[in-house]
Amino acid sequence: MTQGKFRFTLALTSSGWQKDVVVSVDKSGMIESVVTGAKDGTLLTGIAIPAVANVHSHAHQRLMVGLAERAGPGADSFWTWREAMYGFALKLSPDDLEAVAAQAYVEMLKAGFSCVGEFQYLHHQPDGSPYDEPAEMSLRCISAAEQAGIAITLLPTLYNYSGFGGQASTAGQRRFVNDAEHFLGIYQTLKAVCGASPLRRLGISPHSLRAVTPELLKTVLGGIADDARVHIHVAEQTKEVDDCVAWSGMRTVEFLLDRFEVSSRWCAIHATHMTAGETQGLAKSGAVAGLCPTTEANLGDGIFPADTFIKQGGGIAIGSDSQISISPAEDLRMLEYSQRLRDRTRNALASGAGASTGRSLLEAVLKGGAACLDQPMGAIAVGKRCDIAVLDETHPAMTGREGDAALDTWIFSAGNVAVKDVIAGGKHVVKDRRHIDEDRVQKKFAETVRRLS
Ligand code: NGQ
Ligand code: ZN
Repeated sequence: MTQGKFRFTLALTSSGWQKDVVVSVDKSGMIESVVTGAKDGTLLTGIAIPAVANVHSHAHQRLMVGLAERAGPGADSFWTWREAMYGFALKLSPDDLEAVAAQAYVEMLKAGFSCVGEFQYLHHQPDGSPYDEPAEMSLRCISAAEQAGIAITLLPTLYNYSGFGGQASTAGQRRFVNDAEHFLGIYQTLKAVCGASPLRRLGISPHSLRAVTPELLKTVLGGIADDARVHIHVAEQTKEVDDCVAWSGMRTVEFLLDRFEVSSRWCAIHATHMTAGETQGLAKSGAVAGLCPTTEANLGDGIFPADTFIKQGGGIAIGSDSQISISPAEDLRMLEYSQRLRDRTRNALASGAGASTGRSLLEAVLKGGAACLDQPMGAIAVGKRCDIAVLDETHPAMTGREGDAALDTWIFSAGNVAVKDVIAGGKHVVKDRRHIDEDRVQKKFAETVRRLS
């Protein structure tokens, strides 16, 4: 039964750019029909595009953005940032996490994301003991997503060690740690909750090859659904690759491909430091590379070999990760710019002669994002969920731009200010740049930040 109809003056549908497009939505938020040249439904003027999947989020890190940009006593690095992040991670109560995550999720929607992959590793109380409900903190992320109206693929994190070969976890990691049995208990609790809404999916996130042993991960993989998505941080820092070589004789991506049946259910987060052989191997595996270009720049990680990976058929997606920037436009821009700066070239990731770079990037992450979050999104088409962002062609930053030129202008110049309306799961949650519940969410967030930072 049709629940609602939206009409767009211009839309990027699965058959390309179309004028006067009416999208009908059923009661579970799925697209029932897409009719062009029609004039009924709620009119949203502007340029409608499929909303984007944010495949890698640590919601709690929204609390600390801007607070790790001051020089320390010695040389700063990813690893000194991580110490600061652990400090903030110890402060959050369940209520605090829910407030911070709700704010992050509202910001994601306002930027044009309609779904978040939450890589959630704050499992336990600040002293390291489990909550009465062991899945408490993950359930709070679900509540935050519900408040914001964003779809969520929850990826509870398996974390047990501090370094390769099963090194004991450190005091700063005490909220993260679970053995297989306790982790699978959390997974089962979340399975029931995620099954109850068409906006939710459940996967897992072994944190990294530093934080799990192959044996532990294999045990857990044996206890979850065969098609549940598996996201893992890999090869983000050269130190991680060096430590893996010292331990196993193999580099991290090489080790992953050698020891596990890496396939399209896997998402390799970052995968920054790869040899040509690893790049080819990962591309051929069918795994999606979950790239977080603004966080990778902020943390000084390095540059992902996007040009060769994509040429070899590799799928990509983007994530806001540390929340230093919540903006699909900025992350896509940074991804392209990293290649240009490295190779002193232009339009590095355009799909061919004459192709728009913005359109090529957007299409790549729409496909990869839907796949690695296991969500029916990424296209304005019958059978997909109604997840749509509308760009404002009347904003001065977008004046005179239509079609692919509008995508290029949004991504390379205008950024978030161009995003006017967002529909997630058929619900019109961002109207004329305001989220329908942003005042309440922001008030709670502000109170939390003032208390904790
Ligand atoms: C995280 N973040 O889990 O939040 C990591 C840092 C680690 C990024 N890798 C911690 N961007 O990798 O050990
Ligand atoms: Zn991460």
